[in-house]
Amino acid sequence: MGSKVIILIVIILAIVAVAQLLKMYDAIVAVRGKREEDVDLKTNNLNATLFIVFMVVFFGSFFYLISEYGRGRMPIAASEHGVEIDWLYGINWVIVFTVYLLTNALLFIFAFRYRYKPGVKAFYYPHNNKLEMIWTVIPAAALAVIIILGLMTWNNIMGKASDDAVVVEIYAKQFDFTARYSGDDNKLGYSDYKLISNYADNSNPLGVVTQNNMDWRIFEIQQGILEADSLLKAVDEGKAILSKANYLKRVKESEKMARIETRIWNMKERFGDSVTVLANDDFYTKTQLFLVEDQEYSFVFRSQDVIHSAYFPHFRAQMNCVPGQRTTFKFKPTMTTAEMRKETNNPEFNYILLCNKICGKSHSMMNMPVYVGTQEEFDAWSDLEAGNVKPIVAADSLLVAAPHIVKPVVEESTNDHGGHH
Ligand SMILES: [Cu+2]
Repeated sequence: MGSKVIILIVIILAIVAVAQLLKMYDAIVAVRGKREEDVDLKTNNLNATLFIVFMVVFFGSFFYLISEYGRGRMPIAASEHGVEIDWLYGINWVIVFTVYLLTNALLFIFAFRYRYKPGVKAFYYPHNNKLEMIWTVIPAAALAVIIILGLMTWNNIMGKASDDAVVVEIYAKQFDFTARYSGDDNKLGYSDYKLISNYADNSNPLGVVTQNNMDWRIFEIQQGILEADSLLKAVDEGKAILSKANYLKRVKESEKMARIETRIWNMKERFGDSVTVLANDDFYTKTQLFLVEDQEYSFVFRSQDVIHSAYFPHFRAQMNCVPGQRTTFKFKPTMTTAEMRKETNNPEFNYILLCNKICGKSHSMMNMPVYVGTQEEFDAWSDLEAGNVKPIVAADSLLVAAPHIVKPVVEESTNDHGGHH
């Protein structure tokens, strides 16, 4: 508080000081008998020349920066539509640079050319309709061209993926990406956040809908309810102590778990084998996204917690990952990692998938390497035996079947807790 008052006083005093100085300057000018705008010819010519010097240095540094950093140090686009994006960018820059160079050059050249010269009087030229028209219509037309070209490219990129596109899910959460491949049927198994589980015997980090996953989740929830209810019962019987607030909290939690359980039972009825079977050939990995050259991909993005953004800089592609929503996006990689290593003269080069939304404290660490190879390489890599990817549904021999579960009978307005204690 105190320091704020002092800063305010300093600012006010500074303003007063500047005003006083200006007054003194006026007084000095008056004493000398000269007007303040009177500048001798030599100084005037020097200033005019300095305008030209500044222009040369200014444009020189501009071109230097463009040549040094103009592409954001990005190699050429590695996807089909990336080439289009780069072309659109190029067109925009050409228009912007042309106008920028022209107007700024005129600004400095005019300042030099039309500097004060003794005996030369300014030409009075107040208005010209034709000129007004020209500098209104030309920018409007240029803007229209930019917008139309942009919309055309946008529609092209965001349009529906072709039937040959391979479906891959990118699942984002704080702070990593998981890639799920849709397998031979090219269809991702359904997923639901209610099934997300890290239960020791059957974890399901992506919440994929399978009969076994639903059973395990129900079992897990029933265990939780049993535990909560036995504690509440102990409190009711005076064998355990809980504060009233904690007691009510646990009652609420138990009721919430019961509601989720009911919904999963409903899912079990709604989703027959024709749906749950979709997940059977799905496989996933957290270590690397492997794509095949010249293969179109249709990506589905999901998020578990906050908004993330899947950014593929080398493919000029980006899409938000939004909780509770599926976003989609397609692209076709056109250069393998090996080809790009040659192109960039960098044997260490790797494509990358980055999170491009500040999503929390480890946001800067959230990324996944992307590798583009041939179909044969992909087949070898995605072979379950190779261990690079994990199946969503374990092979029969490894599948741990959920314990037998029984659907609770729902009685009319059953409420064991809350009424008494
Ligand atoms: Cu993120």
